[in-house]
Amino acid sequence: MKALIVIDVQNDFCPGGALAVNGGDQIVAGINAMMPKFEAVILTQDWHPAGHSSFASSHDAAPMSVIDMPYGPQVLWPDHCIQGSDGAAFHTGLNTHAADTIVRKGYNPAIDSYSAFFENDHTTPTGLHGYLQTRGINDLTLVGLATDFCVNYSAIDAAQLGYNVTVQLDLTRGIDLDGSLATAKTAMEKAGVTLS
Ligand code: VGL
Ligand code: ZN
Repeated sequence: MKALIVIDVQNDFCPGGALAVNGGDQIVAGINAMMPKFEAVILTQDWHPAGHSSFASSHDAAPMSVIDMPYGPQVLWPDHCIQGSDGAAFHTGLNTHAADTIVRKGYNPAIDSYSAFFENDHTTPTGLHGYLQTRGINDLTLVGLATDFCVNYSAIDAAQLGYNVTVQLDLTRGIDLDGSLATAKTAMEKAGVTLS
C-alpha cells in the first residue's frame, strides 16, 4: 500500500515566511495533483512551542549558527512554525482536506525534530511508524520542504525502518546551507532512497 507524505508545506517555509525556502510555494499545485494517485495522504507540520531550543533567539546566537546539543550538532533557526501562528499554518493552496492524518513534530521544547519518524535524538518516535505499520503501508513517496532537512531526515529514517522510499525532487525545495543540498542527496542515495 502506497502513501504520499507531504513534509512541512507551511507558510513559514514559503516566500514571505520566517524561514523561507526559495520557491517553496511553487510545489503546492504539483503536490495536490499527486494526492489522488495514493491510497493514503499524510501531511507533516513543524510545530514548535515559543522559545524552542532550535531557535537562535533562545540562545542569543545568530540564526544559521550551529551549537552542540546533548543529541549532537543543531542548526539554530530563526523563530518559525510557532504552534497556532499563521506561519505554522499550511500554505493556503495545499489541499489539506485530502489528508488522512497530520503528524506534528518539534513540539518537545528541548529537542528539534526534522524527521517525521524520530526527534533529532534519533530515538523518540513521533508515532508515524506505528500509524503506517498498522495501516499496512510500506511504500512511501516524500515531497515538500525542505529537501535538505526535514525531507532528507524523514526519507533516511523511513529507508532505515524498511520502507520502500522515493523522494520526488521536483516537488521539493531546499534551504542549501553550506552545501547541505548536495550532502543530503548523497546521504539519501546511500540510504537506499530513490531520488526521482
Ligand atoms: C525544517 C528547519 C527547521 C524543515 C524545519 O521543515 O525542513 N527545517 N525546521
Ligand atoms: Zn523547525
